Amino acid sequence: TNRLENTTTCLPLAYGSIAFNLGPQADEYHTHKWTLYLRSPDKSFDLSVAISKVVFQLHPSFAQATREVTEPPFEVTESGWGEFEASLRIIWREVAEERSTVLTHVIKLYPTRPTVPTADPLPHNINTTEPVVSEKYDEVVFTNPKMEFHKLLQSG
Ligand code: SLL
Repeated sequence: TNRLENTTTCLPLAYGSIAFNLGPQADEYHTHKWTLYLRSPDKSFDLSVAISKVVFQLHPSFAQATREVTEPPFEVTESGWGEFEASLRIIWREVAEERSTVLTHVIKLYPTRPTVPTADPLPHNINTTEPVVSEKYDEVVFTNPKMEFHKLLQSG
C-alpha cells in the first residue's frame, strides 16, 4: 500500500491565542478581541502542503460556533468576554490517508497575576493593554506514512 515501513515522520506545530483588551471600545459582551491560530513554528514551512482544512470549534455562545478554514492563515478572529476551551480539528490532505488530529486550547484573555506572598495589592506595573498570548508547541508524529505524504513533509 506504499506506506513506508518502520518510518515515522514528524510535523511540528504551534497553536494558541492572542487577545487584546478592547479598553474603552468594550461593551458587556465584547471586552476582548482575540485570534485563535495554528501555524508552523518553522516560518519557511507552508502548512497547507499537509493540511486541507482546520475546523475550529468555539464556545456555543458564539454564532456559528464551528468555523472551517481551508487555507492559511489557519485562524479565527472574534470578540468576546470570556475564556473557554476551543478545539482545532486538523483534516490532513487526502494523500496522507491519515485520520484527523484534534488539538485543544484554552483561549486566555486575562494576564495571570504574579503570585504575591502577602495580601499586598496588585502591583501597579501590570499593563492591561499588553496582548495576552498563550501558545503551545507540539509535534504530530505519523507512523508508517504514505510515501507521497512523507515527501511533502520533507519538502515543505
Ligand atoms: C463559561 N468560560 O464557562 C465561560 C464561557 C464564553 C465566552 C465563556 C461570546 C461572545 C459573544 C463569548 O465571549 N463567550 O456573545 O459574541 O461559562
